[in-house]
Amino acid sequence: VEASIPEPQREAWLKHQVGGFKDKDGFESNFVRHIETTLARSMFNCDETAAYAACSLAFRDRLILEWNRTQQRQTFADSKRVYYLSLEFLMGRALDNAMLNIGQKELAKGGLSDLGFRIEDVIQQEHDAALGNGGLGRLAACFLDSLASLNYPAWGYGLRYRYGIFKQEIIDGYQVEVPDYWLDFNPWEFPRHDVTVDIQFYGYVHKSTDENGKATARWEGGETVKAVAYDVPIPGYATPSTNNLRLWSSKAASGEFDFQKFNSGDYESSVADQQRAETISAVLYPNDNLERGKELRLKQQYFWVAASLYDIVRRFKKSRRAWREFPDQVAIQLNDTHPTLAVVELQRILVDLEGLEWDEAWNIVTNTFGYTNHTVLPEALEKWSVPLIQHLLPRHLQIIYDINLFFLQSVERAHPGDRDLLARVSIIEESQPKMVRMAYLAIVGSHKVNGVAELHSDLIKTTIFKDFVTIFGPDKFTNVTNGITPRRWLHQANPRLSDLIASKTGTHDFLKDLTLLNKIELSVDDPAFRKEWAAIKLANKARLAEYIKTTTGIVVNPSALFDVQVKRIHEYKRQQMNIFGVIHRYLRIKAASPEERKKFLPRVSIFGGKAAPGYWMAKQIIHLINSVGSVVNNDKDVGDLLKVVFLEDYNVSKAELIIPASDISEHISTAGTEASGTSNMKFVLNGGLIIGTCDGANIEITREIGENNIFLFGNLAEDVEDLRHAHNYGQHTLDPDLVKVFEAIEKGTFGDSKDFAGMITAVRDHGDYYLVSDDFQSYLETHDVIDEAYRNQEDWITKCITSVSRMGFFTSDRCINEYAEGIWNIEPLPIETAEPEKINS
Ligand code: AZC
Repeated sequence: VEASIPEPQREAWLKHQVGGFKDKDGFESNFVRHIETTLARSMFNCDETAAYAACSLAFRDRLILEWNRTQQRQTFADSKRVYYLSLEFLMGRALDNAMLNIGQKELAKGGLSDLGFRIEDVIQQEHDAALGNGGLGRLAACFLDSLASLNYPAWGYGLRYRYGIFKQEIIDGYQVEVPDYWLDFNPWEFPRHDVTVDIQFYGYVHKSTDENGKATARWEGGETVKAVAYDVPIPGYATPSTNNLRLWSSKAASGEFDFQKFNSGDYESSVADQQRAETISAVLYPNDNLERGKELRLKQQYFWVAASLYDIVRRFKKSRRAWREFPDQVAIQLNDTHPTLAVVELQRILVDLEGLEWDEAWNIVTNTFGYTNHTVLPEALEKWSVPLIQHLLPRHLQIIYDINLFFLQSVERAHPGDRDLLARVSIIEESQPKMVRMAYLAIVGSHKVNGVAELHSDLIKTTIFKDFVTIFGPDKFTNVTNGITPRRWLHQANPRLSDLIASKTGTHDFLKDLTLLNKIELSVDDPAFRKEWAAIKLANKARLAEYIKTTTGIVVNPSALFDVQVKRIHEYKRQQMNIFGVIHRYLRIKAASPEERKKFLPRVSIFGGKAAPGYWMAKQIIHLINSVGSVVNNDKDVGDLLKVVFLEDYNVSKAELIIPASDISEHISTAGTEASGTSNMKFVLNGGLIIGTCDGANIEITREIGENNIFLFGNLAEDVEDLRHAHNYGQHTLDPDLVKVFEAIEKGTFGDSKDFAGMITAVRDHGDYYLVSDDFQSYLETHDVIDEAYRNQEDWITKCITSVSRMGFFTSDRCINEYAEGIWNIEPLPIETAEPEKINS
């Protein structure tokens, strides 16, 4: 049925086209209408939660119009689109972002105030959308912001988890996980009950020959689950472009199967089927940089990939173009290997369902996909067992084997007789059971592979994917250094700093072209500017101090040096080295005379981050941090000289509070292990300095801001292998200062030492894989350098201003432009601003 309204009736539509609001009065009337009708409340019954709801609905009304217009324009233009497939989108809060991107936060502030609310309190009511673990998911969210802000026709595709990343509570110093049920009220999603896809699992493959004698394969039987689309509008900054993030939710298919059960009286079992189907999209796996090969996870991956591809192919088919034009219309980016089955699924659609020849189909597939790698850690590289895939996706396994066969044949032709090479690059690992190496499948199925910072992109070419560089040549491998959106990470998180910068650059245009930040370097000596700069930092620290007091009871002095490490807890990120360093400082303070103590610079060591629930060592690290805190914070000898704080439940909205309040933040991974890091960029952009290893994007940050403005330490990536090798051959003398730290722990200074034995033996007895001891001295010395530098506040502020002015490179806008040009081959598609008179309020 044609859903389009015939021409004669369209006039009535146009006349009644609704709008958002265009002024404060319009906002207020919209707000009150939502309170009274949508929410069935009144002015006698309107708390901050209701105000948040009404305010969001009012802004949503605004957003929807531009969203519809953007989608219509993209459909009409029929130009190439990019689809960003990510199993994680760590969006955080939407209201503040929507108000700022639309440019009407001031208006809303006034309107809310007229109606009796403070905008800050209203914003705080929103539950974070936490559909991700850490860096990978937040990168996807920054990319969506940039794609919309730069007017690229782009869609995100993900899963609508009912439970996001768990909430972390700290009870008696231990992490406790609490489920994050976040969907009670979510005004930012639109269920599309009319957009559904049936997804098949299990079953068997039926092979036959058609009337022309051509072999065909059909996947039959098994069970079906329904994917339902939920759409989330993604507003661009200072542009009407509003893109779509489509998240799939699983439901039982209303097939005959359930119905029969129902008729035969087996009601309970048909309800159970229903629930089983719904578990597919129920929960986000809470592991960061770790893959555990669970069947349900593979089900999630296929469910999401199959629904997304069906949607993409359906949209392409509407244009009635030839299949060979598919890669001219569609670019699909694989965010890590999680969506790699999309390669196989598209090949299946083209060959089995659309009847294309294998080679023609494969050509289309490889020209469509790009693959981004985010890690070299072996435990994070996905492998799925062949028997599991065989069981769940029998036809896909056959296609994977065929892809591998043709790939290995081509390798054999180019490198005859090199059997080792064939074994090394085979997509199938000949282990017991056999495993499918997803990264290899992603490389073979894509036309470009990129790493996320220069060092990382070099490392993948020389280590884990070396053979593939030999086979495909170096041009297939490229680098796109990560970036962050300055809208959320400067303007939203640190509005006063954003406005101060604007007062010097003339406008807020730097939020669209971050290289304009370089203008503030001219003001580095301007006393009024410097004074305001320092005042903003102090105010941000005071705000965090207040938060620390209300949430932990710990009183910290805002003029102390705030030293922050917030990120997922992982041995490779080395929070253990940080807390060992804190203990070392504590021991020095204790050993000092009252006179000597006066020479210490007061510090607050702030930690935050979640441990994967099954990651025992990471949990031990959290426990040690908290145990050290309870001793140090209550030690009269120490007073304000040292405080240790662990902030519970680190997430995006807390990052927006913490990052602007940092003086020094720690990015201290073992060299070569952190692919990029992105919080390093956020801290520097907010006028904090960083201590870091020569790892990931730290290296490029140093190049941009100058080595005088960063505190680097530790061994280099090129030396890591030799050091590990030496450890394993017994050449490992522990750093003497670290020995003192271990002694203090083992004496029971911070409680039962058995609780922390694992952390000590990992370094002392089990080869110190992350080189904590090797880097410890240089780490401590660098912290002493930081103390000295901080005493000279004038120099310190100069470093901060200079660094911010040189951060232009790290905007995710630059990143997205590089993907668009070098990988996706897409162009922006600007949307004209609506004529205001056409919008009724
Ligand atoms: C992370 C990397 O650890 C981090 O260094 C990088 O900044 C981020 O991706 C964005 O590229 N990786 C992950 O979160 N997870 C995996 C599986 O790599």
